[in-house]
Amino acid sequence: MTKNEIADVLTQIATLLELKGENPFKVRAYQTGARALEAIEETELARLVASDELQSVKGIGEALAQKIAELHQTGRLGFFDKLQASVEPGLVELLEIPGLGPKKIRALHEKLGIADIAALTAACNAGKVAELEGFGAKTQEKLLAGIRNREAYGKRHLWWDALEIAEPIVAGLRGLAPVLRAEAAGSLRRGLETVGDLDFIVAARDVAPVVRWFTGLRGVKEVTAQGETKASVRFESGLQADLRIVPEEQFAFALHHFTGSKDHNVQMRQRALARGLSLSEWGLVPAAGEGTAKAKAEAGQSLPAIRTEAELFAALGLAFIPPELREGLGEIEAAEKGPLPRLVELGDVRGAFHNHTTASDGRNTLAEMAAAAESRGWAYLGIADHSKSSFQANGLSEERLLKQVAEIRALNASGRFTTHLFAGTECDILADGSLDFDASVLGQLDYVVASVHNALTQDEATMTQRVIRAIEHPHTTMLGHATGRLLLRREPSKIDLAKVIDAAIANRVIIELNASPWRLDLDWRHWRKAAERGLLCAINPDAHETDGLGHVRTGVAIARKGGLTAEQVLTTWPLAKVRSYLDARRPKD
Ligand code: DGT
Ligand code: CA
Ligand code: CA
Ligand code: ZN
Repeated sequence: MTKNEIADVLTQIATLLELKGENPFKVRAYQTGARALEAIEETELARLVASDELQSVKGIGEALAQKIAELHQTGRLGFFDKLQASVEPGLVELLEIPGLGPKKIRALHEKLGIADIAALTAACNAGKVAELEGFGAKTQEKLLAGIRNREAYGKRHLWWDALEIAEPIVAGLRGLAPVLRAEAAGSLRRGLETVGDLDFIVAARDVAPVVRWFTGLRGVKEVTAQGETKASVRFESGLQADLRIVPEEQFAFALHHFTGSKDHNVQMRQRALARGLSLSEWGLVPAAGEGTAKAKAEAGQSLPAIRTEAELFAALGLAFIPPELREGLGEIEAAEKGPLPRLVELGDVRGAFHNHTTASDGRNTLAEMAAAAESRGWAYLGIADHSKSSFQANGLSEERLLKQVAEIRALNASGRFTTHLFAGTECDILADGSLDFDASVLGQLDYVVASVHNALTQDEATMTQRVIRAIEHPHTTMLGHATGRLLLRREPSKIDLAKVIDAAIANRVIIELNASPWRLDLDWRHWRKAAERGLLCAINPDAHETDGLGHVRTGVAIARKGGLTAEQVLTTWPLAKVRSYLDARRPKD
């Protein structure tokens, strides 16, 4: 196991022990151990394990050292397995309800015998939770709202989570002998921030083995439908997937149809009809005369054989429309006029600016983050750890920040990494809109990401003024996660984004596209208009560990959905251009 995987296990052990009401010092020891582990570099960890020196690390005692070594070497820990088995699964599930931590759950369990969400709902409805010491009517309300949200949100999945399931399936389908072509369609292909279910389209010479392979996939909990040319399954995570198998000559039509969106399809069909054609998932055929579109398509009446989506669009007098734009929001009108602008691609990305290290709440050291950026071939990486007011995230004091700046400068000078490091901060926007650091400190950085982390529930006018004030600060380079939303978990703050975008443009401040799969903030629906008016975007993964840098892929999908070109995204620019941009942005004193 890697150090972060081991740290995850230690954190889970702490939570389980807390649920069981164990000694708080014991609980704390596991939490401290997890943090201590993250601060060690991977190679150093291997050395310490091999030489049996883990105990020399501050925060890791004898009992922990043994467990860490076992996990590092075998990937398993009997103690953890037993502990997991000894806690009722319903109690662990209760942790997913906002406002419930291990302590509260234990109180509910001990005093009201609540051991799962259903029992909690019943107790709240009966008013019993409000009567408990430390809870009250407000908490009871909040818990009920959390349970309702969970049900509503439970039906959709983060794009990133859906992608992780879909990608190996597409690869697997393509590897089957009878399969000629296979793609994931639907909202996943359109890069929508959340996905209802997966849709796979396959062209195959033989159907039965494909259906068999699909319904037999590991992780399939239930086969919900099975026909001659299609199947639907539900995975353990609750995500469902549809598979449709078509003859090769129908593939482009089926792929287009099941990519959607519904609105886009309706407009395409209308456009076809206006030209005397009938478009469906089976083909494009003359609209007039006898027979269904399906029968005509099968009789080979399709217009000049169409093998690709590009040919399908061309047959209707349209330039190719990338899947991300197919939302029925004017893309057909645009494609009528000629080729659409080339949208930003993953390969265009050369760096990112909002990334954390173990100095604040990240899980990899500065050097590990730099190495990870280098192995991605990035030209630059910006380090923006939390500022002092974010104490819950171990925010940096002025002193610690300036020490980090010196470390970054030294690393750059050493030539150890080909990736250039920029020194920044994710500086809290305080409740009144002022920044968490003085200008004298901010002036020593290469850039400043300003973000809201507390007082998220201010009213709209206050929040809008607060963020605009931060945008007007001469040292602010970019605004971080503009609305603070957490997809499927937390609603955006109330804020007038039109005014915020105006202020950003007027003050030449960048707004980030936070590429964390939970955020994707600013939302894609705002980008095109804003970028046309001069707003510059930065795709920032908000990485808290080396793997988190990979989230730029989500950001690129959303940027494409927002119609952004590479030019409109700072983090695709070459290093020299970024440097002179940042130099020019810094206030001259
Ligand atoms: P989702 O799964 O809720 O995230 O969204 P989609 O877009 O993946 O929707 P889904 O899985 O129900 O269907 C996939 C595509 O199939 C959808 O985007 C468009 C097409 N489609 C499905 N049902 C209809 C329909 O009744 N009319 C039209 N025009 N297209 C449909
Ligand atoms: Ca779908
Ligand atoms: Ca579907
Ligand atoms: Zn943040």
